[in-house]
Amino acid sequence: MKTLVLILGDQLSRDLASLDGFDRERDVVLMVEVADETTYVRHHKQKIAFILSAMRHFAAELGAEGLAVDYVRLDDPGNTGSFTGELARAVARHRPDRIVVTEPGEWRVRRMMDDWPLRLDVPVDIRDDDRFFCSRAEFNAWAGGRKSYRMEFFYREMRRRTGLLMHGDEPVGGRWNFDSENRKRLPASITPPPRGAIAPDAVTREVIAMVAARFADHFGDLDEFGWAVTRRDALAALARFVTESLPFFGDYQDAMARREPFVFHALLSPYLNVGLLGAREVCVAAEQAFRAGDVPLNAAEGFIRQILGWREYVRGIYWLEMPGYAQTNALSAQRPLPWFYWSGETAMNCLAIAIADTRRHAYAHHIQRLMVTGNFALLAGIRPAEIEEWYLVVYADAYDWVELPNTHGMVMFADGGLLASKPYAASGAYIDRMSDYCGSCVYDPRIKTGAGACPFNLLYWNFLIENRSVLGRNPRLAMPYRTLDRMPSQRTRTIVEEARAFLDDLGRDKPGPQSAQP
Ligand code: FAD
Ligand code: DLZ
Ligand code: SF4
Repeated sequence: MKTLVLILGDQLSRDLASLDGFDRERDVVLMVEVADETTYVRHHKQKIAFILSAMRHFAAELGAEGLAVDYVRLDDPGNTGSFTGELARAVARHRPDRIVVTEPGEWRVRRMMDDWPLRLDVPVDIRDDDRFFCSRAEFNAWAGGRKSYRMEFFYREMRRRTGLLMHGDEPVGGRWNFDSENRKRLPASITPPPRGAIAPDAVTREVIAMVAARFADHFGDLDEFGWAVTRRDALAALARFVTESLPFFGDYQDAMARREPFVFHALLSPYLNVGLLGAREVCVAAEQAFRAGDVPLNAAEGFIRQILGWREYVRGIYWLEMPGYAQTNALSAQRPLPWFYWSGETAMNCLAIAIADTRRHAYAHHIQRLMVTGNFALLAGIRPAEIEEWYLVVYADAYDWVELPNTHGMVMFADGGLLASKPYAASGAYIDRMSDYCGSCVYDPRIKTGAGACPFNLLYWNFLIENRSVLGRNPRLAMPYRTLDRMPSQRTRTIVEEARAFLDDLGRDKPGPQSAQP
């Protein structure tokens, strides 16, 4: 039986389920660069360059191994621009008895696949993506019957199941979670290691030139492209991270610094998400470094929790709750996304820095995403779909299955608390405590209202006031609501007036994001 194996751009793993049983004498791998995928949102230029270059390298590696690979480039004549169109052309070329594909990471593409057997008149075998610790069926069984889900319980279950950082039935060190030790500010005396950017080879340079010409009006710079595009280089990045950064990852996990966009973070998410690295090997590398005495427990646990816990948890929720998940708007947030999310032109220094980092690197670390750009979107009541699209566009690691739950659930609380028990809302004091951003800002985090007041302060209390009907009975917000209730009414009136004036001014002077993303 001749098989056509379709491998998508985020399935670049040699041990992919769809390659099981591949017959080198008969079968063909199909990989396609298609306009629909490069523009279903207007991805950051580096994201497109990263994926296309990684696809080309992966195809060349399979070819060198002796597999027949049919590779369609974006500018090949006759390219129809869609997965379905390219499959139809490939079916005509190869006349397979069946198509085999690993389930995609996005609901959008999964729906597309339902049409394929009829449209292409060939049976389609869609295989489970077994690159995750927890299958969709296992997650559904864990979630069954619960009204809301909590990452911490899921994570403990995953630790038990995998044995990672376990000592028999007990967590190593006697605690499941060392988060309380992972909240240090970065002192001036500590300099994180340099990024270790990979110099683009000839293939990547060709892709970068094509992206610069064809996607010139997409957001983002290409100048500092430094991503690995092969498994070999991704493995080297993992090894470097474990040696140089992981020992400090825990302590400074939440720290933000003006001149250090990466702090001690891994920069491994693009590789994990396209399959150049596997989740298990990354967690095992961290555990081994801990067991060898090279890395403290708070670092190893904090890091493994992000992958074994958060990454698996958000994927489980995505598939469990889609497609309805994306439609909810529990806080009825309706404000359009301000133009400065694209231009970076804002006097709020924390936002200007996070957006500038994003433009330069297609990267910002978790706390910048959650507590700066995310926190602002939450407090300002930005329409969930607009801020979700922004996150999907701007990061090299962004795919709907991981971006949507993080934004819709964790940042925007648009799911009403399904994913997280409370919104991650914070005033300027949090950003000041965890960063060096405020010192060079025109606003002052210590000023609560009036001239120079940090907008996050105004917006924070205004957010609690405006959303009292939904959030007022949340036990995890009892303290701030008590503080609010003790405020003199004149003060709360001033906060609301000043917050509204600030919000009314947002984006007045700039065109909306639809017109062009610079
Ligand atoms: P590190 O901080 O070094 O963490 C190590 C690894 O843990 C990451 O590589 C990643 O695979 C995993 N991880 C950490 N936090 C999360 C999380 N909350 N959810 C899932 N995996 C996690 N991550 C993506 O991979 N793609 C996205 O599209 C994405 N969108 C996000 C949107 C918002 C609003 C927020 C708040 C977070 C988002 N994240 C996303 C999660 C997280 O911010 C990134 O995974 C992380 O910043 C990647 O950088 P790193 O590899 O240096 O991570
Ligand atoms: C993100 C992306 C881009 C920009 N381009 C392609 C492409 O040309 N061909 C391809 O196979 N995949 C691409 N991808 C990744 C897909 O969007 C991804 O595989 C689906 O969204 C399923 O997760
Ligand atoms: Fe951001 Fe406020 Fe600090 Fe300025 S003062 S950097 S707006 S938190």
